[in-house]
Amino acid sequence: MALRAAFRNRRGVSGLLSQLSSCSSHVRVCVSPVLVAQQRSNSTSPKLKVDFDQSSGVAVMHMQSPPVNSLSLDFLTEFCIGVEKLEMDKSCRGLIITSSQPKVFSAGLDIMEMYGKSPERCGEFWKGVQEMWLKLYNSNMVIIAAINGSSPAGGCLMSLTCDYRIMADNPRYSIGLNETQLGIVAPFWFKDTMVNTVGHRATEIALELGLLYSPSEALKVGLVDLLVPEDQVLTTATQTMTKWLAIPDHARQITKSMMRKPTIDRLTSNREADVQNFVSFITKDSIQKSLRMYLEMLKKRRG
Ligand code: CO8
Repeated sequence: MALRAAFRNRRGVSGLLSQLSSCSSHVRVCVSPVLVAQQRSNSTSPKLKVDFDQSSGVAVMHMQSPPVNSLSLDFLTEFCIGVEKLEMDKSCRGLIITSSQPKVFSAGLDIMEMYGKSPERCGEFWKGVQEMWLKLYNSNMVIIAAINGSSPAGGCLMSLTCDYRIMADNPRYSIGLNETQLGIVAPFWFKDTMVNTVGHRATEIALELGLLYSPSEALKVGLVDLLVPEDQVLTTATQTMTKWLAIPDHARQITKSMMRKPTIDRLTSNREADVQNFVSFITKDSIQKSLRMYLEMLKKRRG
């Protein structure tokens, strides 16, 4: 509800939201003609650029939130609205997510949203993170991550929600759930998403050590599906999408849902408790101290 209030305040889309709340992502038939008409034009919001090609039914979402596409509440709000709009458009069958920022796909959750903030604000933020995961992991669309830069923590989570991951073969980039390196703990649904992708043992090692993998290591462990030269990430994603869209939607969607539903149900039946856990954890003095040290380390590394 809080995220919806945020949407309303920022974008003035209360009409849209009442439709969103009455439509599960698996029910596309409740879209009004007016809404569909709006969705068909390409759109640019400050933090996202969405190009929708109606002839192929594929949208490309470019994250463009400088400097590093960190996932702030503002970003998450725009992102969720963007995905939901595409989800509700029956003519959109595939989504490619990529970055317009050089060298970075997404730096993960915006650390400043977790540092020195009130418990209320932390709760709002966490609902936004949950909402992003639910929208992506539960989507009826084929979603491909075109990972054209580093993708730590929440950026890796975003990639993991996709059906297929294509990464730039550049050894300077890294991807992984590195939360323990910040002195924080990846929540159970981050862990579940990783387990569903690379298996239990690989996840256990990766999460305990907060591993950030190079592209070739990520390919080896199964964290990404394909490496290509940097300038071919998007074209390869587009070609791969054609293959996925050749499968009848209903059969693919039911299969996807069968694979993912138990994981999704675990969060949806524990959403409020998960928010409370996050808030009480992140506002602890010791955790705030770890975050401050990590932020200082980031600054020093830069200097
Ligand atoms: N949030 C906020 N600001 C960030 C973040 C971030 N995640 N990452 C980088 N920045 C800032 C930097 O501080 C820097 O700011 P400034 O210009 O003011 O000095 C600016 O962005 C640019 O950063 P860099 O100079 O480091 O940029 P590079 O291109 O050299 O490197 C990287 C890009 C690789 C993305 C690098 O910035 C990096 O490693 N960032 C940290 C990434 C990270 O560790 N993210 C983890 C976030 S936590 C998360 O996503 C899950 C949390 C789950 C919570 C569970 C609790 C219960």
